[in-house]
Amino acid sequence: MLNALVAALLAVLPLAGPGTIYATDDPFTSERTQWFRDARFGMFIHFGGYSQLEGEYQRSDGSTCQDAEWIMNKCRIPTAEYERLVKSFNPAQFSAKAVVDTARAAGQKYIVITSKHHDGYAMWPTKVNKWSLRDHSAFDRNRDVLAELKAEADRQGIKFGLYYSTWDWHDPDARSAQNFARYKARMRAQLVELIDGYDPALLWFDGDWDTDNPPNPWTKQDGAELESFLRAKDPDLLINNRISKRAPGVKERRVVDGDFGTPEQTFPSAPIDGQLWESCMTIPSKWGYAKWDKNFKSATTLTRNLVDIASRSGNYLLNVGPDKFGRIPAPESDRLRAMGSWLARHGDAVHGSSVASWVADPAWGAVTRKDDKLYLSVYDWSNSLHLKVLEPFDVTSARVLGSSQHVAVVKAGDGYDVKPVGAKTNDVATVIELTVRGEQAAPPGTGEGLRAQYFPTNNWTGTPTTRTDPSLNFAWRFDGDNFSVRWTGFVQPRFSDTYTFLTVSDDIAKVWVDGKLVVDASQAHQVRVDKGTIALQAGKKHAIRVDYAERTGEAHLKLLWSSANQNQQVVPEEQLYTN
Ligand code: FHN
Repeated sequence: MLNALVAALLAVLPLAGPGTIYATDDPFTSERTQWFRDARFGMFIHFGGYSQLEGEYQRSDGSTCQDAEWIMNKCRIPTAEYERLVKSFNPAQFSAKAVVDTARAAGQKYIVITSKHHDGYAMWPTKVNKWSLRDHSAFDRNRDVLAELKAEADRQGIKFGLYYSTWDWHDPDARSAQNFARYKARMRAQLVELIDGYDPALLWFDGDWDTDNPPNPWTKQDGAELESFLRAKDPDLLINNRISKRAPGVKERRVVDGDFGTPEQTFPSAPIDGQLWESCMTIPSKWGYAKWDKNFKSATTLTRNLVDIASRSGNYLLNVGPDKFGRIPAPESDRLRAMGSWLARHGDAVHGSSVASWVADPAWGAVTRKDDKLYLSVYDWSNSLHLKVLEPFDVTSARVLGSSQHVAVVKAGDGYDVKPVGAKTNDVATVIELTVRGEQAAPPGTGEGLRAQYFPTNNWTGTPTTRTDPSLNFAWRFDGDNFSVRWTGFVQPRFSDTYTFLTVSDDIAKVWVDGKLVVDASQAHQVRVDKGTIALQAGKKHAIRVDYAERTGEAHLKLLWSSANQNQQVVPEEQLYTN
């Protein structure tokens, strides 16, 4: 009876849309995420009460303990003592204009600043408690650094985002399973203040791991509920995946949480399957300011990281840690400006670019693609520049950005040899721009989606309810156990390519195309990505069937595709047909 009710409910539920805990849209293609996908480069700012300590704590026994934004926790500073130290925090020299000028000069398109880190200290005049820059510092009570930064970011056309730690060392209710609901209510109240007061384009959550020091009672369900609440409040928000909670001992984050993944201090060697991504990294080793932390990465390394990340369709969120006066340390702003001066000449290789799936990742640098251009960012100019071609294309012209030298491009072996005749233009990366012509896309389809049968059992038996689903992009999460779905119809590619079909599923998913089993995730599992390939013909309707079953726990099913010509996306409605 209950199962029948669930199935009936599923059949009449409005299709996924913002304001629910269901998948909102396809972040790979939606308008909501366009600015983020184009930006590629942002500024992270770790600035808080800890900045006052400058990375050092003198213990009463005379010894010194060092850390940065974790200093309260790592140096075991008692709360009252930490409060005493933070009381003299006076970042009077914080200048929103200086910060945004630096971001702009660096070529960064967005800023994400810590509104509250793990120490719980609010960097805006929260009404929820007194543990804030306004009420617990020596700072001018009439100033609000978040408001100043938001106004300046708006003025200079930079998107504004806020970091918020769900894990909190200061609020006693945050570590108490019994009183956690009270903390969650205060957290929501703070997030409402932040959204209403500062209209962020992006919320960057943190603190999603399981720990006892202090305990972190946050759950995946808390994350799903908060995500739903926030999307209802602002459907345009971008939210990172750390809004969720990782299970004890689990290192990897899931691609079903939030809009984008968040590798930290590293970046992947290829686009991430199933989710947008952004790598956050530091310039020295710590996030918050520490006066002894001087191991700064070079501008060359940072710039090449950015290009490598863009070549894998990711974003680079590069951190600065303002000092106790509110100033970005010169070694950090110097490096950012150096990156910006490279980007001023070579920005097309980064901004708005993404993976160049036509070619293999070269050893001499990185390749990005933007429309009909391939950008070859060459780190090692001395090498012979060979491009291994994975999907045939013609090169109609070639030039070195910022130079008039001739570039010959000749077919050789499994691809092209690219032969510039002059010297490199700089030591970071000399960029060769190829204008290219590949396969013409077939016109967009006119499809309406796939025919869906929702069964009241977890094994495709019983009487199904039917409907048409425009795309397979579902995150039912905790709503409903023991149901199954079968989608049937046709899929029409726009390119004659070998396509990768990819499912994000929990519990069971299988995909057949032209009768061939392409994805077989038939053993019950938690959230997982599975994929398989098949050659398809442009414009042709290929038969497709997708079986999905949910037993218990969370329920997710997404169907994505990609090919050399088609960047990863949820298979769109117009390319799916019921007949
Ligand atoms: O513990 C934090 C750390 O201080 C910093 O904020 C980084 C930024 O991604 N995140 C956490 C660790 O994953």
